[in-house]
This record gives sequence, structure tokens and C-alpha cells, in this order.
Amino acid sequence: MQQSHHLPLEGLLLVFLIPSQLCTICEVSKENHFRLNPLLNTMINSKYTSGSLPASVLLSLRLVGIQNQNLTQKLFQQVRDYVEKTRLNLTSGNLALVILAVGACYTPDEIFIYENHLVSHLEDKFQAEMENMVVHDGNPLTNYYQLSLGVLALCLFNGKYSTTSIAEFFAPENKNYYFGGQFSVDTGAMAVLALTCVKRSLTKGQTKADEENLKSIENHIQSLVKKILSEKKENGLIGNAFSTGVAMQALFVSSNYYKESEWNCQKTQDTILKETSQGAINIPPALVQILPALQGKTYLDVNKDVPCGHGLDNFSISIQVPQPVTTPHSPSYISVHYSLKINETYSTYITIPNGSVFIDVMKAAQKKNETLFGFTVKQSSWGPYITSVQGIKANNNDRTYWELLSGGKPLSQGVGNYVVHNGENLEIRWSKY
Ligand code: B12
Repeated sequence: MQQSHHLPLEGLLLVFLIPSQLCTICEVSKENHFRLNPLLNTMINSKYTSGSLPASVLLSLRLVGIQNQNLTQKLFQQVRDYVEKTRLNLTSGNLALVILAVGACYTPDEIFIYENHLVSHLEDKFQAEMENMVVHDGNPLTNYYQLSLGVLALCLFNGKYSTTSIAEFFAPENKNYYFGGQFSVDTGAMAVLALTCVKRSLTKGQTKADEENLKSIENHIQSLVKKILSEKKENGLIGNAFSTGVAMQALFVSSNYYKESEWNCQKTQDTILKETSQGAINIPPALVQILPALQGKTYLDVNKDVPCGHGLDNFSISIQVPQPVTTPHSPSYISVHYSLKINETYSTYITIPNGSVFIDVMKAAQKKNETLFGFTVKQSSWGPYITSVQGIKANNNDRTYWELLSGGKPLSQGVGNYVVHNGENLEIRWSKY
């Protein structure tokens, strides 16, 4: 008799528990860990030349439980050098990444955050972002992806922030989630991670204002998740290959906002593994977000009550010795059409070696005519970013930038990575986002 009373209750419990857990157990199985090898080795062997990339790599490795002392200490040293060299003159998102990486998994390195008062510096930077929005028509100093990283780090490391402002500024209709009218999956996903952290801390709060903020934050998460899911492609990618890692993380932490049938996590995982093993996704800042997602981890696990995982601790890491590049044959050449559009369009034909990237075309055009095609770049974790052409500078306060296009369509790679083809129509256009 007793049993027949228990069974329906257990069944009921399972019905409630399983759907919200299904996605969190979508992780690469132990037998398939070898499939993470290409991804891990590209990440580890990248030169970490720019900005906060060592911090992002360190964060990613710690989240999946890689505790190779040589490697993590080398990365930690690079993070310290970065903080010291820049004298904390970093953007809000870069400082947030440093805090998340150094503070991840309760290692003794954590003391660096407190000795250097990094959390209160981040509070100031976050405040400056908000003030810039008030003065410049709702435009932050950086962007909402970085503001979300900032909220996440403040929330996880007991920084001060106003939940009322967050509930107000992070409404899904805010223009900062969109570039050229297109929803930015990366931005929405990072915001879901940040808002989920704030939501969890508010659930512990009691005041009436907390209750109202909690309600609107939950609504924001719900509509952002809907927008992220609407960017799901036939092959399982969400947005594009470079946004899928952070989108997966966002969907892991928000599984009670969508139905199990709305996302086939396994399909997304399979495509990502296939693309990384074929080298189609080989840019470190994308890989650092993919790796935790493939292990069922998210940036919210940074300071969970339990220490980070040990899952990949015995992973075979091969530090590659760079091979000298030999070019046995003289290269074949291709020709492309390059134009620069401001109000008028300036065009030229460029002949360059086969296999060249967009920036090679720009350099060749600059050599031909410095006044017309002269440009400047800034190094970032994604590679060189075009900051000005003909002396006209991109500016976040008025949402202007130099857009890259091929055949009239925006490119999803930067000038340092996009390999150009014979006969292609390349364009750099003065645009608003
Ligand atoms: C915000 C943003 C923009 C803003 C940047 C200005 C601003 N207000 O901050 C705008 C809308 C102008 C923009 C433009 C472009 N972007 Co963008 N952008 C982002 C986004 C959402 C966040 C960047 C960020 O702050 N990261 C966090 C901080 C801590 O890291 P950071 O390295 O210091 O950030 C700087 C760089 O990322 C740089 N940046 C922004 N976009 C790009 C793109 C490239 C190729 C490079 C080298 C640098 C760069 O701006 C950041 C602030 O200074 C990322 C998504 C992501 N996951 O990062 C996409 C992302 C980096 N962008 C991308 C792309 C493709 C572009 C464009 C090439 C699009 C185009 N067709 O023109 C252009 C860049 C052209 C150029 N001038 O060189 C891709 C890059 C993919 C790749 N394989 O390289 C991403 C990953 C989006 C995606 N999923 O496809 N972007």
C-alpha cells in the first residue's frame, strides 16, 4: 500500500526535475574527451598577445578543472603583467574578465583581487558606463556585452551595484542589444548570465523593491532567452559559430524559461565539435567560451560553493613548438576589387598573393594611395580592429564604426582572419550600428 502512495509522488518529482536538468547534463562524455583535443591545444598554443585574452584562457581552463600548474601560473603572471602595465586603465569588460579569471575556483591567486582593490575599481568603471549613457543618448563607453561582464563580476564578487538600474537598463528592447537592427546573440547571452546571477542573489532578498526588480529581471531573462533561441540555425549553431559558446552557457542557466523541445543541445554540441576539429572555429576568444560549455560549465560556476571541476585534470596537453614556415613555390596571385564607402565611394583593383587576408588588401591599397586608403588598427583579442580610415575615427558615443563587407554582405570575421578570394568585391563602409 505504502509503495503505491510513493510511486506517483516520485513520478511527479521526476517530471519537475528532469526538464530543468536535461540541458545541464549535455556535456561531452569521458570517452569523447579526446574530441576536445584540437580545441584545447589551439587555445593553449595561441600567443595570447592581446589584452585580456590570457585572463579568458585562464578562466576557461579553471572552469573545466585543468590545473596544470605550469600553464595556469604562466597565464596568471600574464594577467598580473597586463594589470600592472595598463595601470588598470582597462575597459570595464576587460577588468571584469581579470576578476573572474583570477577569482575562479578559490585558488590562492584570489588575493590579487583584494590587494589591488579590483572590485571597487570595477564599481567605478561600471558607474562611468552608466554616466556615459545618461550624457550620450543611452550609449555606454563600451557596449552591453562588457556591461554584462561587469555586472556578472560585481555580482559574483560582492561588488556594489543598483538592482533597480540593472532592471531598468537591461530591458530587452534597449537598443544596445542590437547592431544595425540585428539582435546580437553574444550580447544577449552574456546579459542572461549576468541577470541570472543578479536574480539568484535577489531571491535571497526580502524588500518590496527587491520583489519588483526580481519580477522585471525574470521577464528580461525570459524574452532574451526567446530571442537567443530564435537565432538557432538548422545545424544547431546559435547566432554564428563565434556566439554559440556563450549562447550555450546562457541556455544552461535558464533552462526553466524554455521547453526541452525548443533546444536540441546535443545537436549544437555535435556541430561545435565537428567545426572545431576541422579548424573552422580556431579563434581563441571563441574557443574560451566553447570549452566550458562543452563540459556543461558556465561563467556562473566561477565561485560556486563547491570547487571547480576536476573533469579534464589528466588531459594530455601538448605544447607545440612552432615550425619554421617554408614556402617551396612562389605564390600564385589573385585580383580583388576594393572599395571604401563614406558618402562617396573610392575603388581600386588590388593584386595580392593567393591566401591573403582582408588587411593585406587594405595595406596594398594604402601603399597605392595613402591619402585615400590610409587606415589605423587597434589590437584586440579577436585580432586587428579597424579604428579609422582616411583619418575618420569610429566612435562609440555616436555608434559609428568601419563595417566590413563582401559582395554587399557584412562579414562575420575581421580583417586579420578573413581570407579573400579571386574576383571578390570587398568593401569597408562608414556605418552606424
Ligand atoms: C560590441 C561588438 C562590436 C561593436 C564594437 C564597438 C563597441 N561599441 O564596443 C561593433 C558593432 C562596432 C562591432 C563591429 C564589428 N564586429 Co563585433 N562584436 C562586438 C561584441 C558583441 C562585443 C565585443 C566586446 O566588447 N568584447 C569583450 C571585451 C572585453 O573584449 P575586447 O576584445 O577587448 O573587445 C573589443 C574587440 O572585441 C573589438 N571588436 C568588436 N568587434 C570586433 C570584431 C573583430 C573582428 C575584431 C578584431 C575586434 C572587434 O571591440 C571591443 C571593444 O573595443 C563581440 C562579441 C564577443 N564575443 O566579443 C562581437 C564580435 C567580436 N564582432 C564580430 C564582427 C565580425 C565584427 C565586424 C567585423 C562586423 C563587420 N562585418 O564589420 C566589425 C569589426 C570591423 C572592424 N572595424 O574591424 C565577431 C568576430 C568574429 C570573428 N571571427 O572574428 C563577434 C565575435 C560577433 C560574432 N559572434 O560574430 N562589434
